[in-house]
Amino acid sequence: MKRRSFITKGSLSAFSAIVGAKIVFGHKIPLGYKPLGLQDPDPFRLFGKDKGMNVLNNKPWNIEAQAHLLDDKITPNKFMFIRNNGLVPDVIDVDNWSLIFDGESVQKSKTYSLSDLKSKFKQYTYQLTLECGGNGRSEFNPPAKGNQWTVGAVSCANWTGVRLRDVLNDVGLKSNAVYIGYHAADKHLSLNPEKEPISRGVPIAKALQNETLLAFKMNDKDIPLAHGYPLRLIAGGWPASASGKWINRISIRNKVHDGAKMNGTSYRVPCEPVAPGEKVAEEDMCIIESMPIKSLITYPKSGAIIKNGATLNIRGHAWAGELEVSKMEYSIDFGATWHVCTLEKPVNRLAWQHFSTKIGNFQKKGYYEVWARATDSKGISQPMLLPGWNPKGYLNNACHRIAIKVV
Ligand SMILES: Nc1nc2c(c(=O)[nH]1)N[C@H]1C(S)=C(S)[C@@H](COP(=O)(O)O)O[C@H]1N2
Ligand SMILES: [Mo]
Repeated sequence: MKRRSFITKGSLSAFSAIVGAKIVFGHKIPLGYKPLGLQDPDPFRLFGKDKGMNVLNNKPWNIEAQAHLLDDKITPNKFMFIRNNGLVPDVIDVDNWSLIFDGESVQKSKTYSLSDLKSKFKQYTYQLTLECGGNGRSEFNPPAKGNQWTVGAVSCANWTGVRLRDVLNDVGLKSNAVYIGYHAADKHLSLNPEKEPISRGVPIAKALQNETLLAFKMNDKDIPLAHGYPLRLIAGGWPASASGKWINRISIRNKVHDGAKMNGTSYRVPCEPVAPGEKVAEEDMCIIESMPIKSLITYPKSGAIIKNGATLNIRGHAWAGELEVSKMEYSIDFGATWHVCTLEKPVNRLAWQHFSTKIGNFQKKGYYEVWARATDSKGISQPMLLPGWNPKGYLNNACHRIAIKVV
């Protein structure tokens, strides 16, 4: 007689975390059965998100923050955007989760369990900025297809895990290794098991950076299901699509990884600027690497009203991909004149930096806009308005703007 199989301890604790209570007869849940509490169509409850988050799509789930919700120095789960290309895996067996290393350029294929990773390698925690390549897409004209992100597809949480570099050293790479590509447990929308929703990666040099992690904790807790539980690749400062969630395999490639969404117009921009709407040949498209300089005013909320003569405190964050932010400025006259803000150093490389200032120079009652502009360590500043058009609407790093009324 075949033994009835039940849900594993690991998946049970994940389920409990989602429903927010101990599942009393949890050990009796048949394997593959999805408790009703997990079929909850309310994404805020399902993913533990704040009600102020905006749902852009429910199949797959794509949810963004509003600027003022991102005010924390370390982004908590409830304000972290979700960008899924496929369906969140519904059965996660942490006890038997494994990470396989394979590919043309691996010396010998090797597999690690989660406990192998946690016990064999030193653990590190870094605060890392993850911004979707399509953040700001909604402003492009002609419009670009895809989720119409405004400004909220960015986060900077604490990630804890082991260095991918340490694990790659243990695995052993061939000298012709040029790229790594991740594979994950989420499902393609078509439910075709042959198809992966996304399988991207980074060049070996990025994979070997200190801050590139195989992470199992976010903000000191198990990574929330929507953000890649139980194991996630984190490559901060690059389009967040490089940071694979729910990863179970890493291929070490002797060429640029060619997984799903590595080709065509996906996460690529014209190598040279093009006119809006122009057709671009595939060979003239380049893979996005380090993200461009950008900033966000997180306080006050756009639309704030202040009394004439009062001082306005503003604050927010700025980030510059692989680089550091070296200067932060604001303007209240639509970019005619700029004033320097206080800017903090990053807590570690690839973490966003905080800025703040007091604005006391509103001279009359009326409508104003506060514009924020960051400059990176190479001297490159954010464009005031929309930068170069590209077919998929990536890399809009225009200055963030908030409206203020002085009454
Ligand atoms: N397996 C897997 N990893 C993935 C994705 C996905 O759909 N599946 N989306 C990617 C994209 S495009 C982005 S922007 C980030 C979003 O991370 P978050 O949902 O944790 O904010 O995850 C990346 N990693
Ligand atoms: Mo993304």
